Amino acid sequence: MKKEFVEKAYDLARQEYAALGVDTDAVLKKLDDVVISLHCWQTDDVGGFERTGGELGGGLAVTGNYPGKARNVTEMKADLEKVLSLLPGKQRLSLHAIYGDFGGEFVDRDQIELKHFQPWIDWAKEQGIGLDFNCTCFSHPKADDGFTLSGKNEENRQFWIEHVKRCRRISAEMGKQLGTPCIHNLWIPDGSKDTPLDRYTHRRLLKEALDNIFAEEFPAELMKDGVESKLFGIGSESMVVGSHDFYLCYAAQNNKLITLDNGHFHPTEQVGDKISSILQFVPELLLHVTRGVRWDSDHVVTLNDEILLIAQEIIRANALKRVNIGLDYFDGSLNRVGAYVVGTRAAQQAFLFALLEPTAMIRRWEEAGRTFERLAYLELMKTKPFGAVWNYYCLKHGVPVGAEYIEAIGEYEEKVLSKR
Ligand code: RNT
Ligand code: ZN
Repeated sequence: MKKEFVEKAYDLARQEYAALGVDTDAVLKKLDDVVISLHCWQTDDVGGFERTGGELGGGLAVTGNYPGKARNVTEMKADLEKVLSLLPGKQRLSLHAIYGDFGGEFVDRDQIELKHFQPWIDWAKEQGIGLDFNCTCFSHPKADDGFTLSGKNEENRQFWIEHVKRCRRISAEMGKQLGTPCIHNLWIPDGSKDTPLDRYTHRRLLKEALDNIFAEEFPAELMKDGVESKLFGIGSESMVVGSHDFYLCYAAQNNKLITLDNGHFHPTEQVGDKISSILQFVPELLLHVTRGVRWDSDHVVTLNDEILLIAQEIIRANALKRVNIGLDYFDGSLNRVGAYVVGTRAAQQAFLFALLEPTAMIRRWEEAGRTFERLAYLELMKTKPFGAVWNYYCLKHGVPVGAEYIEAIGEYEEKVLSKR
């Protein structure tokens, strides 16, 4: 898109928003604070580099067999660098424990060490980005019975406890070396296909395992812990041990972050509506921004009402500093690099839309009981030239504007992805 055209359109848009008391230049500065953590697992359909040839477990499913999947650390870094080059603003990278640089050797989960992730830390330093981390409590024979930290098999449970402890130490080291706290997210698949008799023991075991794991404390400047609940998974349709009630209580009582994955709730439940409640009781949130279609299908994020409400609730609560934003989807049916750029841009756009709202003015109408005016202004904002502001943001950051990024991804596919 022509530079002059983008600037001209922005200039008009700036005036339109200014008439409503919105300073678009200030908004764009604020948008730089919306740092999105890219989930590494979209590059390879949650495969990992353990070289075990194992199947994706934990009730997760990736469909699609589009060519170009990253097969090793080198390819994954190349894909991520491409992605980063097409995104405005700042990003981070969220790694899973199965993505260590294991040098072709098999390293079991209770054996992973900092050295397996040092190359990632060095790479992140080069890229000028922060890292986040996730223990991987699935896709492993010791999780085949459907249980990890809450399982009744003592040996397996200790194995997973050891794994998570190591992951947290690695996280702290990542935070230390990169000078930005690493968010460690804990999600376990534990649950059962049919209705269990004894839910209580599993939940007691999970609580004890967490207490044991979190007994080792790290300063918040190095790492923070998030705990992620789920409603159901494939093979855990009747009960999930780590339910929302479970983790909400745990996080509130232990000052942990709650991870809200918007694919993990009943389809009519709005994660956006939970934010202002949970923030009264926990220090921070971690978002797993995703798109569920009929179930927790982890489709590529798009700019839909669900994501918009999440962004609006955070901005309206002035809580950006207390919310860590990560993505979590995996679609193997399309260009995977493209999937990142579409999804990340959509998430950024949701925050831009929310930041462009004349919130203080609309709140005054609300407080005066003028609900018609509130409704009308909210509707009006939907037709404001938000796209012109977005384009200018991309221009300012020196990344492709408009459809240009689609072409860039096409080129990368032709030159790199299709050759794999
Ligand atoms: C699973 C959770 C979890 C995973 C990633 C790969 O339902 O959403 O966050 O998607 O850890
Ligand atoms: Zn998730």
